[in-house]
Amino acid sequence: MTLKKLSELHKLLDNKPFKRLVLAAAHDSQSLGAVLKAAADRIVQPVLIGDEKEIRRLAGEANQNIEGIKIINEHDVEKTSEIAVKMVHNREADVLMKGKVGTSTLLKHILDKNWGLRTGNLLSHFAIFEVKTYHKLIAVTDVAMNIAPNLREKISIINNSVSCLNMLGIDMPKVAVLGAVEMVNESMQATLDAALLSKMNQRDQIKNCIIDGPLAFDNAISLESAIHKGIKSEVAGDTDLLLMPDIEVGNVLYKSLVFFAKAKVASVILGAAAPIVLTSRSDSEQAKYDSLLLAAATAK
Ligand code: COD
Repeated sequence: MTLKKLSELHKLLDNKPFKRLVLAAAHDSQSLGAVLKAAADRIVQPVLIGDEKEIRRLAGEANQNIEGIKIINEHDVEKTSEIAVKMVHNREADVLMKGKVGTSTLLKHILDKNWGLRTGNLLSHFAIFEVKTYHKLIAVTDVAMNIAPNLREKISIINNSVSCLNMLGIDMPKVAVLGAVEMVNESMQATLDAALLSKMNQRDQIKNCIIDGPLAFDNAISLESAIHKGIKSEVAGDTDLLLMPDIEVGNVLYKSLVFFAKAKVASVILGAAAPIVLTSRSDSEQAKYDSLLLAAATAK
């Protein structure tokens, strides 16, 4: 089954046993709302770590049932992250989710050498969007974890994303490596990396996808624009995955899609011992719920 809309994410979990999820700093209305909805839908069995009184107040305020759900009362936000990460490390949970805690605080624990969630792979952020003006779902990476990935890191980011897209039913995803222009310019590192990644893909050094680049954003998503510029490309206008040159470009695109284009989004950190839901404060409860489904679907 190829996923066409984010509202179909639940189909990936149908008839599968529920996943154990741990929410760090659970006293956050939107993360808590998303988790309790997923618990009511029998998709996850959560453990909530945070200020218990506040968690109960927020659940009551939203009329959500919290009966039978395990809560670990912990007021220190830093400690909630440590306990949550250790639970995943010890295989007591299948999915980690961020609540009211800073991204860097949680990432620090995730990357802890002794009890973090490292696997030897690069961890990377993967976001998948439903945009009204595009003919299929489109993924964007990395907009939130790797700041300025080098060539080697970009290969890992592509591999992480391709595995996730395969799981979403896209067998041979088309990957556009973005630059400001579609010609190689020796002064623009993104275009040099893009050309190398494309050649490595042609030589089967990066498998299970079709890579082309450099492509500017317009040729990546619009065939008309590519034809207009005389670009012949299997990827142009039909991209499944946009590889960002760095976190700034990625983050601005992510937020432009959400705020200007009103796109729907689900996102997850891949490459760790377990999937991690690391949505930002500005993400809606629906985006957190969809991200949770995506993470649960990728969990072993
Ligand atoms: N995957 C695996 N291991 C990693 C990764 C990764 N993506 N990043 C760092 N590591 C390992 C390194 O190999 C090293 O052993 C250790 O972690 C520390 O590495 P540093 O010193 O390069 O990294 P830090 O601790 O300075 O920073 C790592 C962060 C992930 C915190 C940093 O890259 C970061 O701040 N990213 C942006 C996070 C963010 O603010 N996102 C919000 C956007 S909404």
